[in-house]
Order: sequence, then C-alpha cells, then structure tokens
Amino acid sequence: MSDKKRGIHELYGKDPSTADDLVWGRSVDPITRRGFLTKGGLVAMSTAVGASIPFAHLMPGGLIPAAIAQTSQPFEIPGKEGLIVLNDRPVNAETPAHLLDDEVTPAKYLFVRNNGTPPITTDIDPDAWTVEIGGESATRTMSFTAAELKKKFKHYTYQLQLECGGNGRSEFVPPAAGNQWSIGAVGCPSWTGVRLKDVLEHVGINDDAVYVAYYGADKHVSSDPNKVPISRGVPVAKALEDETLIAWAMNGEDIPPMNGYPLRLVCGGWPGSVCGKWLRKIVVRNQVHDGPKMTGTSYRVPCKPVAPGSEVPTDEMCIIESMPVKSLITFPKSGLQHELGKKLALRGHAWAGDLEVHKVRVSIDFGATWQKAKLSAPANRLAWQRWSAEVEFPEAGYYEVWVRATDTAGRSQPMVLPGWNPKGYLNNACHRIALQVA
Ligand SMILES: Nc1nc2c(c(=O)[nH]1)N[C@H]1C(S)=C(S)[C@@H](COP(=O)(O)O)O[C@H]1N2
Ligand SMILES: [Mo]
Repeated sequence: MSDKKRGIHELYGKDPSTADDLVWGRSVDPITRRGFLTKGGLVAMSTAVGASIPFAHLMPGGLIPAAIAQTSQPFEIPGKEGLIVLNDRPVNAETPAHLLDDEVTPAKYLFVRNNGTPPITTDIDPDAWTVEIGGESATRTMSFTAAELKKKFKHYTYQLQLECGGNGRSEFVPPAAGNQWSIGAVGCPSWTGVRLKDVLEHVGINDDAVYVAYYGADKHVSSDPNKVPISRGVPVAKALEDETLIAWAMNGEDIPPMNGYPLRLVCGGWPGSVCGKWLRKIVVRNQVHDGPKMTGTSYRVPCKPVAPGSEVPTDEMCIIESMPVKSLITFPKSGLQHELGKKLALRGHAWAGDLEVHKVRVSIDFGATWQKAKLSAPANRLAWQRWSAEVEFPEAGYYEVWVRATDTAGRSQPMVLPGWNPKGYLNNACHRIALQVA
C-alpha cells in the first residue's frame, strides 16, 4: 500500500492533470478547476478513501484526496526520506528537527518549497541546459550551457544555509495564510558551482544596475503559460558576494530534481526564495525587481513593528533581506525518556543570516536561567554552526530544553514569538524539545 501511495505522489508531482486522468479517469475543467469523475473513477476514489464522497462533484482537480495524501507519514518524495508534507500541489515538505542533525544536510533531508509545477528534468542532458544572462542593466545578453559555465569559470564549493522566509509560520497568532511550516524549512548542504559574480562580470553590468533576479523553468499552478510562479532577486551587492553561486551540485552530486536540478542559484543567509531553482534566466535590473512574489506582502514585513492582526499598507512593507539569528536542537529527538541522575548531551546548529553566531545558550527551566553551549566556527561564511551542551536535571518530571542563539550584532532569538507580520515570515523563536525524566 505504501508503495502505491508513493506512486501516486510521484505521479502528481510530475503532472497533476495527467495523474488525475490516469488514476481516477478524472478530467479537469480549465476554468473552474473542478474535476469530473467518471462513474468508475468515483468508485475507485471512494474505495481508496474508504467511503462514498457526497461532494465529489465539487472536488478540485489535480488534488490527491487528503485521506491518501496525509495518512502515509512520512511522505516520500522521490529521493527524500522522512519529510513531512504540508501541501502536494505544489509540493511543500519540511524536515523534522532530529533529521537535521548532520553537519552537512544530506540531499534526502533537504526540505522542498515549490511555488509552481517543477519542470520534468529526469531525461534531460544536464550539460545542455542553458541559462540566459541579460536585462536592461546588462551590457549584453549572453547564453551559456551548463557545460560552458563549468568550462569557462572557476569552481567553488561552499556550505550555505537555505531557509524559507516562512519557516516557523505555523506559530503566529493570529495565524498567517500560507504553508504552515513548523521549524524544518531549513538546511545547510554543500553547494558547488561558479560565482554569479564571475559570470556577471564576464557579461558586463552597467553602472545603473540595482538588482539581479532569476526566472526558473517551473510553471504556474494554473498551467497558464503566461504566468510565472515566482521570480525574485537581490540587490547587486548581494549578487556579487563570493558565496553567491550558480550551482550544479549539492554535496558533490547532481542537485535533486525537486531542489532545482540541473542548475540553481544559491544565495546563502537570505530567504530561500531568492535562490532560483531550475534556473533559466538571470536579469540585471535598473530598478528593484518587480517579478511575482517581490511585491505587495510577499517576502515583505512591516518596516516598523505593528500590532498583531493589523492591516499594513504596501508602502510600509520592506523586502526581507538577511534572515534573523536562529537555532535548532537536532539531538535528542523531542519526546524522549531520560534517566534521572544522568547527564543529557544536546546538540544542534545555529545560524544568523549574513552574520555569524556569537553564542548559544540552553535552558531547562523555561528560559529562567541559561547555560552556555560550546559553539564551533562555521565551515565558511554563511554556513550554520554546530553547538553542543550537557545538562542535568534536579528531579524527575516533565522538562523542556530551549535553545537560544545570539548573533555578532548582539541580537538574540525571542523566547516565544518575534513581531507579528501579515504573511508570518521570520519566526526565529527559540526551538524547544520535550522530555520526561524518571
Ligand atoms: N524556480 C523556482 N525557484 C524557487 C522556488 C520556486 O518555487 N521556483 N521556491 C523558492 C523558495 S520560496 C524557497 S524557500 C527555496 C526552496 O528551496 P528547496 O526547495 O530546494 O528547499 O527555493 C526558492 N526557489
Ligand atoms: Mo520560501
């Protein structure tokens, strides 16, 4: 059964409409997006979900029934293991904290955040994939195949954090719409590619350049070819940093299909949304980029703090740049039983956007007192840092371990929640795990 479930997700991951047709004989009305089930399809779906479906005629097309999509935890995307699926159209899946324990995040544990339908890249020749560099502030327009990029420019490898701007959204009150990420939309794999800077300098950028933005090969979920699911960018200075890469490898292997194979941008320390996957085009802009998900409330927060639930005018919203300081407890797993009188070893990672982490502390008394953890240097700029500590418990009972990092500018994580914002971005509250001491 679980193989069958996985099969369904794979199928839907590629092309929801075709999958609908194949699995249920369901056709989708292009305007209402409702699915039309044949009689046989309805019987098959009712059998699969275990009951008749009174509102079957109102069910959207291209959607796997939740009964099937959500029962087989952990959800398996090809090449991934143990991820928790939040949405399957588009695919969004996060990693439980204890699976982020490796210093370098393995491919199977890197989260997936898709805004649209990924291109089918399984059968392509990765070296023949082309990227165009242009835009009104580029001196000329040039096209490179991945093979040419590899041949022409020097290769670099960096370990770079990738965290979705909405990571932690599920804790905001009042709630914010969007994927209800808990804490696992983050990872720190090692990336290999060429510096975006070397490529841009080769092409030439004009003095009036302001922003550098990307377009990918994914499609809008509506299947409308004129709509772009996401196109974001960064100011020129961030694009020209040494660590900003056009990458073709993750941990020494091809980038996984869902993480942007065969080429993606990696721009560490900023919201993951600036790291264009399935990279097709880079544009050098003479203004702040205005592609989909750059404007309005997307990846923007109130420039000044607001009361929870406020309506914030667009011109009082600022684009998120560096991500805030944050940390995770990756060992032990929340919910463990621990023997009284024994020391408990703890470890995890801490990161701070463009900055470094200065110190990490842990608490076993809900933040009343803190103990300093050991903290390692990052493998390179914009990589997360390993921390470890040992704690002892005074008596039997329920405890929580909290972790709190402070960046080199002296800013610490909030203990409960940071400032509310309309889209629920930047929740860098302390991570906590539960345990029973007996
Ligand atoms: N082309 C393209 N690039 C994209 C996205 C996307 O939907 N399409 N999602 C962005 C967002 S919001 C995030 S958080 C990261 C997620 O990267 P991952 O799926 O490899 O973890 O990719 C970014 N790059
Ligand atoms: Mo994101």
